[in-house]
Parts: sequence; structure tokens; C-alpha cells
Amino acid sequence: MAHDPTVKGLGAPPEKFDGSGLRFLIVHARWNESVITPLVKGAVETMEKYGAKRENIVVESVPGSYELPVACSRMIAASQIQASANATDLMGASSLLADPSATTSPTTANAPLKGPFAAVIAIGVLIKGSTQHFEYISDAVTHGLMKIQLETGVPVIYGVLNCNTDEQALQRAGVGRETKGHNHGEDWGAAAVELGVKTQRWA
Ligand code: DLZ
Repeated sequence: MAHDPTVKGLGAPPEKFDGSGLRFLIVHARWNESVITPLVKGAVETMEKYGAKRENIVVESVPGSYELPVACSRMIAASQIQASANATDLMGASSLLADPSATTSPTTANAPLKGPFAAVIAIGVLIKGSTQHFEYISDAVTHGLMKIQLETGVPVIYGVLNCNTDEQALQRAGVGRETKGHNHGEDWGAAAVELGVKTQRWA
């Protein structure tokens, strides 16, 4: 089969975005694991290339794509609650510092960041079957993820492949059998860092 020209990726970014001080979340489905695994790997490796530290990239799995929105929603909310708790702790710590007898555990430079996620990537692979399942799940997940990012203001990168065949999906993970294709996980990793940096600028 000839090279599929629709399997293309993101162009070069207008600047080098630095994800080093940011915390990210990847939630991925486990359906179609042979496609999911390279996509997640591509996303993580690209985020690291853009400075994100592996310990600041939280990876969580759910059974199928239909579960992506609820996991993203809960984990974003939990990270925001944790951020408020940390802020309260810090206020307490600064008053403790006034007391020379108080002991606080020092944070190390390599400790994972806590607090809100700068951006989230939701990764799923939906392959069209002979029933209406594909259309219902695809539509619900797409709208669910958009709703979450608009309601929370946290970018949710759309890492859901909606494909007609296994081969189409494999090619979009860079592991096609007929032709390798391009790993879209890399584009999603780059988009997560860019949006994470930009939403901080837009704050
Ligand atoms: C049920 C189902 C089907 C038929 N196909 C897929 C698929 O191609 N990709 C995917 O991520 N998940 C699929 N699922 C599972 C649903 O997303 C979901 O996990 C179950 O319906 C349970 O809610």
C-alpha cells in the first residue's frame, strides 16, 4: 500500500517551550494496547525532550476510551485541591520558620512536583467495528474532553485516534505494518508542553 499522506505530524514549534517546572498528566485507555503503548511512549519522550521531568509526568490508565473523561476530570480536580492544601501548608511553614525550635522536612530538588497539572493528555484508540459503538463512544469522549478543558481551564490534549482499521491506528502510532507512519503521541507531548507553558502566560 502507498504511503498514506494523511499520516502527518505537527510542524516545528515557533519557539522552544520549556516544560521543566511543570506537572503533566497522561490518562490512557488499555483497549488496543499495541497502539496505545507507542503513543504513550512517544508523548512522554517528547515531553522530556521539552524539559519535562519524568517524575512530573503522572501516567494513569483506564479500561477504555469511554472512561477517559471521568478520570481526567477527577484527577484535575484532585490536583487542584492538593495545590490549595500545599499553599495552606506553606503558609503554616512560614510561621513555623519564625520559631527556631520548629523542624520542617526540607524539599529536595528532585522531588516530584505537587499541585495542579499544567496540561493533560487523554489517549485512546477507537477502531470502527460493525456496530454503532464507535460512533457513540467517539462522540461522547470528544465532547466530554472538550467540556473538561473549557470548565477547568486546564488544556486537555485530544489524543484519541478514531480509525477505520487496525493498520490506520498502527500507522498513527508510528508502528504500521505496511508503512511505519508517524507517532502522533509525539505531537501530543509537544502540544501539552506548549499549552502548559502558554496557559501560565495567559494567567
Ligand atoms: C466497548 C468498546 C469497544 C467496542 N471498542 C473500544 C475501542 O475500540 N476502543 C476503546 O478505547 N474502548 C472500546 N470499548 C470500551 C469502552 O471504551 C468502555 O471501556 C466500556 O464500554 C466500559 O464503559
